[in-house]
Amino acid sequence: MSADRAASGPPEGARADWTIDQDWARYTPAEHQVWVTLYERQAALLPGRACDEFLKGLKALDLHGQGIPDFRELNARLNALTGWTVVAVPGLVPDEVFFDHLANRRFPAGRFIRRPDQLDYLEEPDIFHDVFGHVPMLTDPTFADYMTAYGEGGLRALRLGRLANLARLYWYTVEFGLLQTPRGLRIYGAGIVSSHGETEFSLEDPSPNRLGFDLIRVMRTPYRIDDYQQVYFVLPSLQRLLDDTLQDFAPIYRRLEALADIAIEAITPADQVFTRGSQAYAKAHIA
Ligand code: HBI
Ligand code: FE
Repeated sequence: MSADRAASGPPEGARADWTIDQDWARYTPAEHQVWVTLYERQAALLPGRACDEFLKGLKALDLHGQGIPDFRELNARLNALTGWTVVAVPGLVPDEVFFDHLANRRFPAGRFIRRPDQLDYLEEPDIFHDVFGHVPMLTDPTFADYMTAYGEGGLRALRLGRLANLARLYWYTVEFGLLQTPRGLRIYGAGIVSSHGETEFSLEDPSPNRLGFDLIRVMRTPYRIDDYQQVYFVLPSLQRLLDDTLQDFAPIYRRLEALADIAIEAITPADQVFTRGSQAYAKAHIA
């Protein structure tokens, strides 16, 4: 998130913490229909691909395909489960604002929904990505605590000038993480579960590498924001993610100063390899 935007403060109509009212009554039938279309596509694809925690959360929140959820109803359910709430924001918010919300168990979600001609790609997170993608995992107590720890860690990383490293952890877990289960690899990352194309690509395509999760390894790996990932990291359990994140990152940041980044497509001798990808997709799509 750029500093100029952070310096300029919240846009008109937003509160000091960048939140706005959801104004649920203002969504048009066409906007609700976009939600329904996206919901139905993903609901058909996710059984057997999304992890149990995600599917259970989706059900517990009663996020069915009838239209854009009303945060008042969503929050009543979510808050009772893990103490989290969803707050509406106009779009991307400055890093410090974002982390402060997470540290206080508030998840900032875009209020707008993509247009019908943008079903597969958009630059800023909309309500489908944020609510369908992120909120089901916030019903899981372990993941809910991880997100809080991440927000606290984000505020510390900002002070230490280490946000670039910590942002990679978010990217490769919260957005694009895979989970190892007794029945095979499953997705939990919001960027995947909210994407029709990447749901299949992340699990089934021969192109990307799929490597065991290692905190420092992840923080040394750049990512791409413009296309499917070239590498996914596989967690052995959600508990591992929480445990790793509860440690003090200051010594880790000091170690990272002496360690170079790892090329996005590289596999190192220390990596636990689930899939050695062909990288065919990435090679065919180099701009
Ligand atoms: N704002 N609304 C919103 N959503 C995000 O995911 C987000 C953000 N601001 C900053 C930010 N993410 C990054 O700091 C994290 O992805 C690390
Ligand atoms: Fe996201």
